[in-house]
Amino acid sequence: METNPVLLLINPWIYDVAAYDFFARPLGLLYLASFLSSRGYKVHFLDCLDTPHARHGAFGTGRYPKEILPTPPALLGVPRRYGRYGSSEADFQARLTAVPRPDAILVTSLMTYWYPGVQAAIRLARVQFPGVPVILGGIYASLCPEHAREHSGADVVISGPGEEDIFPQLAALGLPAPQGGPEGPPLSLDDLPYPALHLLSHLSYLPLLTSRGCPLDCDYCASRQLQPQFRRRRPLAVVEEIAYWQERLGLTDVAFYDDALLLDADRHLLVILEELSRRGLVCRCHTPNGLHARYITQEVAGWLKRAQFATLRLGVETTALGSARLDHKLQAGELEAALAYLQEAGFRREEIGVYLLLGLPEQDEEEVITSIRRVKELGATPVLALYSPIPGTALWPRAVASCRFDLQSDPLYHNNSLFPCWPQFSWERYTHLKRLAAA
Ligand code: B12
Ligand code: SF4
Repeated sequence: METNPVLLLINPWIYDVAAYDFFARPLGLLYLASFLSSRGYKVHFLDCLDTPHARHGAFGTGRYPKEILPTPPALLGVPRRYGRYGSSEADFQARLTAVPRPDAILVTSLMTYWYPGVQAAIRLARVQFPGVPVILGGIYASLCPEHAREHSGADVVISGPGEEDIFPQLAALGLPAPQGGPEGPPLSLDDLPYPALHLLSHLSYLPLLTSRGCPLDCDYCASRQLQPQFRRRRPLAVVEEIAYWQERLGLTDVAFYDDALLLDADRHLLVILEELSRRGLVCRCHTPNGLHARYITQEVAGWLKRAQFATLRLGVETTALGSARLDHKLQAGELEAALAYLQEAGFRREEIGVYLLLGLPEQDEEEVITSIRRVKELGATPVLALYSPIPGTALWPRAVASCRFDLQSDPLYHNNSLFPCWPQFSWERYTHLKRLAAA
C-alpha cells in the first residue's frame, strides 16, 4: 500500500540579545502546515518557541525561556547577554526522536539576524535524519537568499510565499505527490485552510491575518518583497475563522498581524467587527503590528473601542512632516485627528502606543526628541521601535553607507539592538531617549 509523503516542519529558536513573545507565532509555517495537510501530506510540526512562558505578561504575551550562549563577535558591543530563546536543545532533540523519519524537512525563518537559530535547528535535524532533504523558507530566506544558501545548511532555499513554490520543489526532490490531492497553488486567500493553530501546545492568543501585503511601499519596509501583492480575505470568512478557533481552543485574545488592517475599513475591518458583535462573539483585540493613523476616523475609533481593542499600536515613524519622510503614510493633521478620535472613543493614553522609529540612517536625534514630546502632548504613549536595516529596501544603500559595521558581510549586523545605522549611538543616548518616552 502506498502512503503519502511525510513532512517535518520546524520553527527554529531565536538567537538574540533580547526577545519577547509580543503576540509572536510562526503564522507562515502554520499556514503552510495546514495547506500541505489539506493536499494529503502527513505533517509533523516542531516549534522551538512553543514553550510555557518563563514569565507571563498581559493578554497571553510573555518571556521565552532563555539559555545564555557565548556572544558572537558581531554583537560584543551590546551590553546584554546573548542566548537561545525557546525550548532547550535536549527537549528539541527528544521531540525529534519522537517523529518518524520524514521524506523532507521544511524550516521557516523570521528575522534575518536570527539565522544562527536556523542553522542550529537544521544541524540537529540533520543529525537525527541524515540524508533527508531540508528546505528553508520564510523571511530570512526571502530577504537574504544568498546568505541562506551558503550558511543555513539547507539544501534548498525558497523566497516568498511558500504556497506557490512548494509543490515543484518537493517534486524536484523526488517526493511522490500525495494520492488524490490537486497540486496547484491556492487561487485566493479564501481558498487556504486555517493555519494549523491546533498543533501548538502553548497558544495563549489567536494570531490572525485578514490580508497579506501592503499597497504602500515605505523606504525601510520589506512588505513588498515578502508579499508582492496586497490581497484580502472575505471579511465574513475571517469571522468564521475566529468563531471556529474560539469554539475549538477557547481563546479570546486575537492578535492581528496585517500590514494594512485599516485600509478601506468600511468594507473590511468594520464588517468583521460588526459581524463579531452581531454574533455575540467576544474578543479582546491587539494590533502589535502598527496601524495606519490616517485611516482612523471617528467611526473606526468607535468600533475599535466597542470591539475591545486593548493593545493599539500606530505605525508613525516620526511626527516630522515633509519630503524627508521615509514612509508614505502620514500627512499634516492626520496623527492629531486619529489620536483625538481614539480619545473621544474612550481610549486612555497608556492604551495608545505610537511607534517612533529610532536609529534610521542620517536621523536627527533632535527630531526623535520632538516626536516623543509631540506624541505625549497629543495624549498617547511613544513606543521606540529600533530600526533594523533590510536588504532590498529603498533605504538599504543609505543604511549601508551610514552603518558602523560591514552591513553586507553578515545579517547579524541587521540586529536592531546594535543601532547599526546610528553613527553617534551610545547606550547613554538611547537610555536618555527611552526615559524621555517613558516619563
Ligand atoms: C507580524 C509581524 C511581527 C509580529 C510578530 C511576528 C512573529 N511571528 O514573530 C510582531 C509585531 C511582534 C513583530 C515584531 C517585530 N518585527 Co516584525 N513583522 C511582522 C510582519 C508584518 C508579518 C510576518 C508574518 O507573520 N507574516 C505572515 C505570514 C503568513 O507570512 P510569512 O511568515 O512570511 O510566511 C510566508 C512565507 O515567508 C513562506 N514561508 C514561511 N516559512 C516557510 C518555510 C518554508 C519551508 C517555505 C517553503 C516557505 C515558508 O510562506 C509563508 C506563507 O505564505 C513582517 C512583515 C511582513 N509583511 O511579512 C514584519 C517583519 C518580519 N518584522 C520586522 C521587524 C524589524 C520587527 C521588529 C524588530 C520591529 C521592531 N523594530 O521592534 C520586531 C522584533 C520581533 C521580536 N520578537 O523581537 C521586519 C524584519 C526585519 C529583519 N531584519 O528580518 C519585517 C520584515 C517588517 C519590515 N520592517 O519590513 N513583527
Ligand atoms: S505602511 Fe507599513 S507595512 Fe506598508 S509599506 Fe509602509 S511600513 Fe510597510
